[in-house]
Amino acid sequence: MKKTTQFKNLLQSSGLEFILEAHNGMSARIAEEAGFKGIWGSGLSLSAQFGVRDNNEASWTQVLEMLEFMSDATTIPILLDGDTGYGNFNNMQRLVHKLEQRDIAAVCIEDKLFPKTNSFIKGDAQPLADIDEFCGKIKAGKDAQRDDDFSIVARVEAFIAGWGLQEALRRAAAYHEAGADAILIHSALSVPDEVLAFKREWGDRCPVVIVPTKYYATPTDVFREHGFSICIWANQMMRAAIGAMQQTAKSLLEDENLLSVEDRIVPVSEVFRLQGAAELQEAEKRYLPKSAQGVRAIVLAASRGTELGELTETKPKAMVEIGGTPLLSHITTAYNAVGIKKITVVRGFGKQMMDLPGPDYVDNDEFADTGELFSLQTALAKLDDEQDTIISYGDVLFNKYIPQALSEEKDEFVIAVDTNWRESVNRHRLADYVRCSHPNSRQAFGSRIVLERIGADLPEGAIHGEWMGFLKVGRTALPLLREMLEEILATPEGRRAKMPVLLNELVSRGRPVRVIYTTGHWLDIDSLDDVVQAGSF
Ligand code: SPV
Ligand code: MG
Repeated sequence: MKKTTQFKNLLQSSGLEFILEAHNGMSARIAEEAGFKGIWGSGLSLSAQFGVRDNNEASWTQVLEMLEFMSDATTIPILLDGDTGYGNFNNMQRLVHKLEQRDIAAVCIEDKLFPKTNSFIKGDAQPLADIDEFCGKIKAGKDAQRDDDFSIVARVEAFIAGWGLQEALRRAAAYHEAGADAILIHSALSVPDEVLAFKREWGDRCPVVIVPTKYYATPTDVFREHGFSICIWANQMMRAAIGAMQQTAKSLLEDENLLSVEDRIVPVSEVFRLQGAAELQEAEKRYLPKSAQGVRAIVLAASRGTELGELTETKPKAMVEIGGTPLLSHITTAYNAVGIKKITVVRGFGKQMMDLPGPDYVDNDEFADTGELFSLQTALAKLDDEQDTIISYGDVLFNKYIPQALSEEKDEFVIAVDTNWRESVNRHRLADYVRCSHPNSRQAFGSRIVLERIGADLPEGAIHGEWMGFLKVGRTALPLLREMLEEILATPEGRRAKMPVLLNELVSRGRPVRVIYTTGHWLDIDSLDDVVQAGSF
């Protein structure tokens, strides 16, 4: 329902309704969340939160700016305390336009002179507006509104200024006649006598609104019984915030530590919740380019890597330094460079030495008797949310191009294959050679290439490339991956199996494993020679 209509309904409701002061987007949201059906955009509180006096020191456009935040943060109507309308009838018309543009439901104007002073500061010394001039302002406002349900509340300050009941009634009648949708009758007494006397005389000519700040001890049922329309709790949110801030500031200054205040203040997670951070995260999933956002990595680094001889006597391979920096650090840097921050490293051999800050660690303490798939399962067991995942090795150096390219592919399973495989063959290296649906060629450009088989034993004539050790698994395929690992790991050979076993199993189950061909951009550290060569990678 339109906010203007909601507010009109509050004014016309048969029971007493309540609206709560708010002075910025956050307090407005809190008011709505608490269950209030409307908000009072208090002039006192809005100026107070700016740190200025309630004397029109904040310009009306500054007030408008804040109202926009309040309106955007809420779905309930806001009644702006529009002071005297910030000028004459002409300013009032522009104000109404601007309020409607910002989805503010209603404005209340008071019959004082610009610049006004708060009613509780020497109220009886305050001059009132000329009745005819004020009626013209109401009429101009009503003529300016484009939404029929926009409301103008006329606030009678006759009691505040010490003029008594008859003047209050005379003014209210004139304002009602001029088109005001409701009367706000204000009083600075600590008892409700003035407003009750007014209401008895006024009857039900139009809805009457009250602000019981000073007669706060009056039981609310008294207002209900007298048939008031809306009761405004006009400044309590701002006053509560001031008290809490003063206490916190004092404690922090005296104690010089956060412990004394932490339990008394809301956690930052509550701030994020009120700001709607979760909604943005959802939107990011929908609207941001897929690339690497929302992708995580699992780095398999549990094995010792005996092929590096004394370098890995005590140190795990992933901690061997390449160009003065541990391999693992190069790996996390490359992932970070494409926005992949969530990295889970499976450690095993020499795990106490693998403690670089940044990644999360899970331990495969059975690393000596188990293989890569066991490590992978260990990592997945710790990751319960389903997110696109790149699985790679702790002994492979790579350019950020690789995770970037994998992230962009939408297939459930994607691997990166190096077409420069002859180099490995010439070096008699045992490598994970692959045969694909098409070799890398100009003809293949644009076709969807999938894996047919992976193995170190592929005959040379059948090889299309070398697997670089990267497998991307799409979020939706993770349940299948978990299920397959469960099955494979149920056998003794399965517990020692390496990643290619999984890839071949996917092929034999008819699950396409998408291949992206690339040349270079990576280096597998398998020998001391590789370590030396990697220094210039
Ligand atoms: C306000 O909240 O700014 C008001 C109400 O105008 S009062 O301060 O009671 O005058
Ligand atoms: Mg005010």
